[in-house]
Amino acid sequence: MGKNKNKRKAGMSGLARFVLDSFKTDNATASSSTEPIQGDSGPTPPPPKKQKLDERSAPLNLSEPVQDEPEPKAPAPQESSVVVSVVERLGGPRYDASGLVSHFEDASEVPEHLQKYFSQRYRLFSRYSEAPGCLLDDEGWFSVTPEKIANQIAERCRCDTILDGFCGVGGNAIAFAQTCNRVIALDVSPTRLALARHNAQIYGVADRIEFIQADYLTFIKTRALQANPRKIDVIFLSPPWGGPSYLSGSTDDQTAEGEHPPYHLSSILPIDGADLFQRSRAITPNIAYFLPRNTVLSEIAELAGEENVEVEEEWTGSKLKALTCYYGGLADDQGHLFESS
Ligand code: MGP
Repeated sequence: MGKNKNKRKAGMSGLARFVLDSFKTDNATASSSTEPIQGDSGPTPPPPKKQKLDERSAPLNLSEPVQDEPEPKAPAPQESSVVVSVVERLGGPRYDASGLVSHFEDASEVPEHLQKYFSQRYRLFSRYSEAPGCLLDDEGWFSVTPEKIANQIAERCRCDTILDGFCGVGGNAIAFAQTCNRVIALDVSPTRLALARHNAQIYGVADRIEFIQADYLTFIKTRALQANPRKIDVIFLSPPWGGPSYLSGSTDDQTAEGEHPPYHLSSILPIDGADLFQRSRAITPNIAYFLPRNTVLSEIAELAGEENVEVEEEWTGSKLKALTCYYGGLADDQGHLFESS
């Protein structure tokens, strides 16, 4: 896998431009005016580290939670020269979406419904306060993947080209830009896409991500019509779960006191999560699926059919946040699927 030296079209494109540009295998390439942060890597994923779930009824061997840790504090301010050098290498003015949404620095500025997320801001983005400051809209606040978890997922998804189908404000795309050669980041919301690009610039990786305003389902449908679509090695699916109330369950399932009701894939948006998965598998077997911690495990296993799926618990400190489910060549003992895809 060679490094790509071509210059991509910067900025967001409309769907039409994206369809024209992004499926070209020869010249639709990411710019690489900065060196990859972790160097070039082959398409083989690193050895899986977590437990596999290879039978539908098998009990889940849960991975070890990360060490308990205190809430991160504001990091020391970064040298402004870092930012300046990124600007210079991009060869143009910095992309800055400040003003699209508020950047909060003090809890007194934060609306009540966002307070709990604001208190975790440095877990979400360790560079949250680095000028001009990371930006999140409401949906970004409650759905962005905490940075350490995003980095862990990105390590597992190391490949040439990854598609982040629901990039939101960019937490995962920023992490993927550090382990993958090319990141295609989609979001249906132009605002969130602008925020993702803004945040990626703070991390110095915006030029390694292709930001595309598109509905994921339209994207994959359109791609299926292409004669020679660009190869996508891995798809990361982190779709909307139905808002912060996802823990209250999606059906009338009975639960023991104190337990969250089970979450069913049918509650995923914009379509049933099983359908979303199967449509994605038409592009690549290698899927990382970010799901609620209360998702019904048999439904996760069923998606894999005869294959294995690995389910990784994502902890921050002593708190289980979510599950990442690795399918195809991303799962233990299935590297051959990755290479043949
Ligand atoms: P949470 O349970 O809403 O937060 O989300 P928290 O802080 O664990 O709440 P508490 O009251 O239980 O303490 C946990 C994690 O799930 C978040 O950090 C996000 O990464 C992820 N997440 C939450 N939502 C509502 C979504 C969503 O709709 N889509 C996706 N992809 N991720 C989400």
